[in-house]
Amino acid sequence: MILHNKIDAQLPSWRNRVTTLLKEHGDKVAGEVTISQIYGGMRSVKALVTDISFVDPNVGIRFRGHTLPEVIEALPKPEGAEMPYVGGLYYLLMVGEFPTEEEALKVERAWAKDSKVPDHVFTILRNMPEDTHPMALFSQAILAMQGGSKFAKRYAEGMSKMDIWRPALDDAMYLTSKLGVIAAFIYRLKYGDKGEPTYDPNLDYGANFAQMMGVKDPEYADMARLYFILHSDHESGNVSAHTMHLVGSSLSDIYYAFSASMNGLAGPLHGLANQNCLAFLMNVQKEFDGTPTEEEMEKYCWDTLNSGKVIPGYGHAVLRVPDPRYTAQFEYAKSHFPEDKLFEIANIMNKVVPRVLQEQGKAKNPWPNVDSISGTLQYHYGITEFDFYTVLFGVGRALGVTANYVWARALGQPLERPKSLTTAMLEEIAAK
Ligand code: HAX
Repeated sequence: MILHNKIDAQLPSWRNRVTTLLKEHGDKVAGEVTISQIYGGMRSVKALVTDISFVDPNVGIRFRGHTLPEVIEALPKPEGAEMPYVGGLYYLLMVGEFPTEEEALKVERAWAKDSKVPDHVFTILRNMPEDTHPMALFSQAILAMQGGSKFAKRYAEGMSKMDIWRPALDDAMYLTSKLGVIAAFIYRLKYGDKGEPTYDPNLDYGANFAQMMGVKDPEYADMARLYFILHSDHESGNVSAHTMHLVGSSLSDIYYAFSASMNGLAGPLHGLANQNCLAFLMNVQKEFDGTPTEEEMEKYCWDTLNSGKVIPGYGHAVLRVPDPRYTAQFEYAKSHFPEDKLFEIANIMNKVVPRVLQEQGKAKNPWPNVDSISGTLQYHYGITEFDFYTVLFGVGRALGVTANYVWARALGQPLERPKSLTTAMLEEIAAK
């Protein structure tokens, strides 16, 4: 497959680069860690490496060195579409180069070929209690496919460590090819006709997702492409990416690792923020029977903060500017449905919240993040069941974390095992 060939060709020079760096400079200090960082969720500790994406606090995400607007501009697009092939983005993340249209289509075709979801996965999901959260269903569906892992089989057979990335990449392709189908099935099972979606090999990943979800508006295919691309990767330290890396470092296969990653994404301080954000907007709409004035919104935000709650969709552990993933969605909404009522409220929030958070003086970043508006866009196209939104995030996030998983195996990254200290030891360090 094209991704195998491309990675194969790059590997000797990558391995040489890493070996040389380690051999000649392995003991150079790359960063320090303070007691506040140890107690503070390891914020900003430089302890991970990835070449797939980088979050510049003052610019935002760069995929393989390129900003989000550059990526959207440069990737090939289906005829008549505004947004690129998702397969093209996967190629960029895996290979580090922009694909030609034919190369992007090779990934798209490979996905179409492998898109059939094993029957037992649907059976398991159907048998789950009705009140199971869509993210729990998503995580279970992923884990239910573990038996098909080529990586686990080849590892058990004793495959060389140098080659283990190949079946890891097979698993990555096999898994990602099915995630759109599984997500659409969960949506239909919980909120729709309970039918099994069918992947159309003549359509790309985005258009397929739109048709499997049953969204009639043809614009939704572009919306899906944009959504999956911009949620794909955000370097290695966020909870979903780091969980994937940690679990994968024990040589658990991609199904175990990605299922764990999704359990982390399901937390309200991470991926679940998008559903909380839409709930917040809808509460505002209900409270003010429509769009509030800026003054009303300001009071509402202060009431939220004073009751000890966070304002969802604002703030970020790394970013110190408005999230470019927010900006891309904002621009999309502004050009496609500026009159949308929720978009109007989201706009007022965007004018008011940064001011309020700055005045409160706690949040290091008062600007909107990716989750601030993503639900508004889905809602506009009729995906109104916001419990489901984190599953959409998960389908996108798979692209980045599986690319990282494959490269971690290709470069032989070892078991992750940081050292812990006791509070008494930290007190002793502090006393010195
Ligand atoms: N509303 C209210 N308070 C906020 C805030 C917000 N949106 N953002 C930060 N703060 C508060 C923090 O709770 C913290 O308060 P305490 O000192 O009382 O604990 C203080 O400001 C300092 O926090 P920080 O250093 O600026 O931010 P963190 O790195 O600790 O946390 C979060 C980053 C994203 C978790 C945080 O900004 C937050 O809770 N935001 C709202 C939830 C949200 O939008 N999450 C999605 C983030 C994007 C993402 O990962 N998506 O998957």
